[in-house]
Amino acid sequence: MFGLNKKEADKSRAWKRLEKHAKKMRNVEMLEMFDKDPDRAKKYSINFDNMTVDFSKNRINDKTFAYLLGLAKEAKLKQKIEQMFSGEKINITENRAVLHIALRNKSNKPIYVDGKDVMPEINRVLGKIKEFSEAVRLGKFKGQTGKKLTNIVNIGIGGSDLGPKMATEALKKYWGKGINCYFISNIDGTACAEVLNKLDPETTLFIACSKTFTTIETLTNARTCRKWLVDALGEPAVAKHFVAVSTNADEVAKFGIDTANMFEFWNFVGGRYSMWSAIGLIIAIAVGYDNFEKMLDGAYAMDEHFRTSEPAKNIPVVLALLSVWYNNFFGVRNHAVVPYDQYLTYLPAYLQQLVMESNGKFVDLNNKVVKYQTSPVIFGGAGTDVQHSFFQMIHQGTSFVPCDFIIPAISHNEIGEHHEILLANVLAQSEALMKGKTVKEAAEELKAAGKTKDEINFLKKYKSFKGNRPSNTIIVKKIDAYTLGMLVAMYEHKTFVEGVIWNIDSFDQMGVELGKQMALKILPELQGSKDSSGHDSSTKALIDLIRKLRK
Ligand code: G6Q
Repeated sequence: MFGLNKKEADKSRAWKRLEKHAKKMRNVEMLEMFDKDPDRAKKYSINFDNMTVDFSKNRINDKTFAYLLGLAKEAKLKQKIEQMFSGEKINITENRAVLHIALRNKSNKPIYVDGKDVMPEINRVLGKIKEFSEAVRLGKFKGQTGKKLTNIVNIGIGGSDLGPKMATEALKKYWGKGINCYFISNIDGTACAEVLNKLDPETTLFIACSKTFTTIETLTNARTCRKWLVDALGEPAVAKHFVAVSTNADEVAKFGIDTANMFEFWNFVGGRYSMWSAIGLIIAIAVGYDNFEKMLDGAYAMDEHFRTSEPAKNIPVVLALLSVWYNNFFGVRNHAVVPYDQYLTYLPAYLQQLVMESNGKFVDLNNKVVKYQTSPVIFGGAGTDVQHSFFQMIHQGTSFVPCDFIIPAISHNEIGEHHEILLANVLAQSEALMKGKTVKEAAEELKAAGKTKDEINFLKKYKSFKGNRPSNTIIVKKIDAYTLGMLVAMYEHKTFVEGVIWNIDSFDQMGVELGKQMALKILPELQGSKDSSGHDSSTKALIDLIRKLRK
């Protein structure tokens, strides 16, 4: 645990202290702590740049906070941050540096991997992104028949899809006039068909995004799109309508895309951390390179904040420690992220991958099976929609669900009272979660509403809320490119800190391999070219049933 050897880890003082302390905190009411300390909100808030994070509605007191900071210290967090920023190979299972921070390193100070400064290459590709995105936007890079390319299709999956999709949607208000963006990720033919049906090949640009360029979904989708294009405009059109983003030039060439039309990135960038690289090409085309750069600026500002601020005033560190607090000392197994901004609709899906693929691990950095819980389940959705779905459980479920509420003070669409109603709702949610409603209060309300004694007795418990449920409120002025960069980098670093505390490699994803391997075995069996014996009886029966149904 914590980068110590096992013997030391078993004696972790900070962990034991927190375990003991958590028992005392179980019955402590946040409301009482607010009553006793008028400065609580101020004390447990961090302002940075245009962002305020209020974490005062958490089940913590000064001791908790100090003990959690002690845990970070014991985990040698400061050194681990430095190791990441200086290009050490902290992804130990793949023997790779972890340098998404280099992609937005606005200081341009050298960062070395294997003795080579990575910044010149990063800057060269950024220059290429700038040039190409501007050429497409200005209609200088034209399609085969001379028409402007206005339909931009990103073909990719996982890290080569979720980040660009989330950010492109988040910045929709900044899309260039006439530009439309589409995303094809799922191998389900419907994903391809539904996008292609809407498009005109003459005005369509495909960006095939794949770090490895071996991913079956992306290659199959790209092949289908390529055929659709070639059927309409002939083989020469490929050079005008297809570009690739990859670390693997050989596979790109093999696929039939000229490597002159390829944007490189590097093995030190993990898929789910890659939207700052050429994987974000669609973002740059949609919102313009200046905005893309502003997104990098915002992320860089958060990087610097993370690297240099003391832990108690460090947003990603504090958010991570609070997550660990509930996850490991309260046994809470989930965490909700609820942005109150329609444009951030895909943020929870993006964070699901970021957090759960990074930290859903059971073997630690010392090659030992962990004895504690790692990643919580992340879920969420845009408010107020989700208030009418899973919030029932958040308010009255048997266990509590820590929530992050993300609020832009100003909407991109200030129409009538819409945004004020939205804001009133989010503030009401966090207050309601904390305050709850006692059975007595519920009974009084029912009485005031004219209910009979029997009705009151029957309903009062159903209408009560336990309260004391924690949340963080993250307020920004407006969701622009800079703020989005800050927000996403904040979550990246939060995820990293959790991984440090749990002493796991947050940068591999071996857990996605097994299913892929088995799908390759099942495919010929479904197609009938191989026998389906050799499976358990359930899988075999399902294969046989599907074959029968498809006949
Ligand atoms: C992300 C993961 C994974 C990856 C996809 C697509 O961190 O590595 O989600 O992004 O499997 O991989 P390719 O980009 O290689 O196609």
